[in-house]
Amino acid sequence: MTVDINSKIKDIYNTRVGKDLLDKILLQLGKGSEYITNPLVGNIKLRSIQKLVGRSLPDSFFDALLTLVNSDQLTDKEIQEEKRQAIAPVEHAWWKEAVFYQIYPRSFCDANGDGIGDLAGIISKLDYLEDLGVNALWLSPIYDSPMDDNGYDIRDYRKILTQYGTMEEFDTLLAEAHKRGMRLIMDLVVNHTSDEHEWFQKALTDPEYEDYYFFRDKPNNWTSYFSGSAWKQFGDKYALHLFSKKQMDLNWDNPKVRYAIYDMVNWWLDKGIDGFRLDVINFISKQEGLPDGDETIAKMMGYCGVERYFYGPHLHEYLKELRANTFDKYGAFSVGETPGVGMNMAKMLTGSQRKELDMIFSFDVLESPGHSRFDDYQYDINYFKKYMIDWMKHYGNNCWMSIFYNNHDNPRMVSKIGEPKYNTQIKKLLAGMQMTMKGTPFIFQGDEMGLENYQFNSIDEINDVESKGYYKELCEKMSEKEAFKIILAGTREHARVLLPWDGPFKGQKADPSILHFYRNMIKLRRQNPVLVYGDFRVIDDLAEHFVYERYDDQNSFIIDCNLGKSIKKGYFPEGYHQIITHNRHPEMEPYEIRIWMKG
Ligand code: TEU
Ligand code: CA
Repeated sequence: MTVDINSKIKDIYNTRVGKDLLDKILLQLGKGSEYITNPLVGNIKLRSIQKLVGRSLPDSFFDALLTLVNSDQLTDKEIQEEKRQAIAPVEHAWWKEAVFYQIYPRSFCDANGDGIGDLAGIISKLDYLEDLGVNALWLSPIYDSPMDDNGYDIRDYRKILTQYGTMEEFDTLLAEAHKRGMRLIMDLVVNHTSDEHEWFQKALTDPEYEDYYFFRDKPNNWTSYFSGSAWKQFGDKYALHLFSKKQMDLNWDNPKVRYAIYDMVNWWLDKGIDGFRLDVINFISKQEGLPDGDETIAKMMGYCGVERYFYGPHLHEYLKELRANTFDKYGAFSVGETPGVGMNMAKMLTGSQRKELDMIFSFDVLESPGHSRFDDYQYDINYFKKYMIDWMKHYGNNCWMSIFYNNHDNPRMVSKIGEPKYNTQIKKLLAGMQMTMKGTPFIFQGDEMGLENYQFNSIDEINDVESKGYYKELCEKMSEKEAFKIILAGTREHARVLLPWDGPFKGQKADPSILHFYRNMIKLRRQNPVLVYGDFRVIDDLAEHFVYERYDDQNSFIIDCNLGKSIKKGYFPEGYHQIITHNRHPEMEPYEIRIWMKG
């Protein structure tokens, strides 16, 4: 159903993209869905809102909303097919049974003592990873790069960064991982290349290559995720960069770009890798003409122009073409990194019948409603419960979730929850839920060691291009002390400190009890297919208490979680015995988790 300015709010909320967009706005504002679904608001026409709010919501806001909502029309046949697939039996796949471990090579393990992690370091830790029990590795970029954004600015897709090692070492790493029954996926960064990539260098002088990128005579009002305008001047032209000034957006509307990328992807797949994590892959299709972003949306989202590209007009078309020309030829796995995408958009990107991506990372789980990463606040773990219940119940059997708390772009979740007195329990609670929920767990390096945020003392200790840009921007309107406090709350650097392999490193040290707990939980998950493919049901989700079951016709696990500081009455299911956790006291301690197994 298409909507227009005369549609009611409830009509918009009844569309797939409309529901995702309005839910996103509610999340940013920290409001619940009843704010929209009540009959009073639901029956208001968009036009009336336009009249009501006048200039504070310009036409561009409504035009942006309606363009996006109407962009995703499924035919009745497609809707029927999706409904059928959503209740069909879950297809089995190695990437549904896997427990992934994300390696950020720059800070994982440094074998040659130059202070930078390297491939030899990773190879030296494969036995540790095998012993931990993970059986799939995601390598953040290891390609040749000027390292402006730590490798997410690729200069040569077919060369290994010198500081990380050689292609021979990569081939050894891949062979050694496969020898241990581990899959290995690489990071595919194709929304943009480094400005030092040969394509961009050629684009500056050779008209043949100019439309590999976005060159315009003058910039629009889009802003970069790393502060400032999203346009960099080259002579009398400007080139688009949604991220750093050295990360130039590729023009996916140019088939030469797309087929050059497919060629590179197949070159890596020919080496035997098992798939890719696709960096900001939902940004690759920009709206025709690169229209200005709406200022109201910019204020709400923190970046101007995002509505013009985060779910663009050719996104599905390009993903289908990419998959058909690459992954499907090798049976390779794909997980998309898709900032801003809600559940309905995710279903359009990952439904098995869609032939686009196998999985996505949806980031709406990482901040409590009304908060953004740089807010200094306590993450509400009950929001995590609510979010996960909603997705596990409604995502459908033809879609598959990723379950994660951390990655290289975020502070550590245990520190965001902010109850240091209970950190050990909280780390076990997080691990226990992650390994027993319905979806593929992605452990971020150091989670298993129980690492927390790092106490940086000054901006000089922070390497991250995003944090440095934001700090500079903040210092224009506040003191350096206040600016640094904000950076400390959300800097990606927390997740990028070299891991403390041989005892305390920079004040961070591994906690053997957490490692032991992760090892046991991973083993439990891998030995019990019901924790992968079993059904999910909530037994109790009242105030800060979360009891859920994973079950099939033979097996059942009941997981009892105290999501707060207050004592809860423990759940003692008939015919079950407690495993891994061993507290049979009638009352549960703060943030305690208990695992019960039937039989
Ligand atoms: O991150 C893109 C993304 O999700 C951003 O919103 C991200 O959270 C970043 O912190 C800006 O807010 C991917 C990579 O994971 C990130 O490391 C890169 O910096 C970025 O793309 C550009 O390649
Ligand atoms: Ca090194």
